[in-house]
Amino acid sequence: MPDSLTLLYQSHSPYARKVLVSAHELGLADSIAVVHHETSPTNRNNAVFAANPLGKVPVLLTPDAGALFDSVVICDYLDRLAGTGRLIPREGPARYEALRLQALAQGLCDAGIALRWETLRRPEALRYPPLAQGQAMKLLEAYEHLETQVELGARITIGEIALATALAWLEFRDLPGFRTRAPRLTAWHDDFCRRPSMRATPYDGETQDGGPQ
Ligand SMILES: N[C@@H](CCC(=O)N[C@@H](CS)C(=O)NCC(=O)O)C(=O)O
Repeated sequence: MPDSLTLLYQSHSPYARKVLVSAHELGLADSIAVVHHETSPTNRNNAVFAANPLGKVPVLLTPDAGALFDSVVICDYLDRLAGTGRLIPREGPARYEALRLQALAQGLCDAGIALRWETLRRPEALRYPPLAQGQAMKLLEAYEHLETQVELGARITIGEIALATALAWLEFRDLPGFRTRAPRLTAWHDDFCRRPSMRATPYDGETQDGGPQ
């Protein structure tokens, strides 16, 4: 186990929560110092930029591998540290099922953030409704895909953690919801949210953008 691990975190970031939930699931949470940081492309955070030239969280500061980003890389590091390949299967179809589900969940978060820019964060005069509609469509297509094409629940991998933290964030931000559209997915999600790792990492806080609001 490395001497010290510090996670540059944000209590309302789905990517950061995915990392912390993974740490809990792997039994590593007590070995990580969690430091909250606000970030926004319109509100520079120098401490985050010092560790990540993209200015984004999460970042994991490690003694052996330097500052790690993004969340996908950090989760890989933690899974290897735990040593078992528990969250990211090392071989076979299970590996790519987990990584594909994680990619889909990342895309849900990316689309949700883009949608928030077009509906809330960008000054009203600069918003472009077709872009908002296009991002919302991605969310709805993904819910439909998850409801009908993806088998969830057999085991907990990085895919399930990424999906649960993404869906919880979409609800936290009142973005177009899965609840009324995907009952099977909703039941799985509600069950997952009862896990101690999810209960230990609730979302909290508002994005702190700079510039004209
Ligand atoms: N692909 C990255 C995304 C990280 C990300 O977008 N983080 C947001 C917080 S939710 C951020 O720090 N945004 C600041 C910015 O875009 O400048 C990951 O998976 O870690």
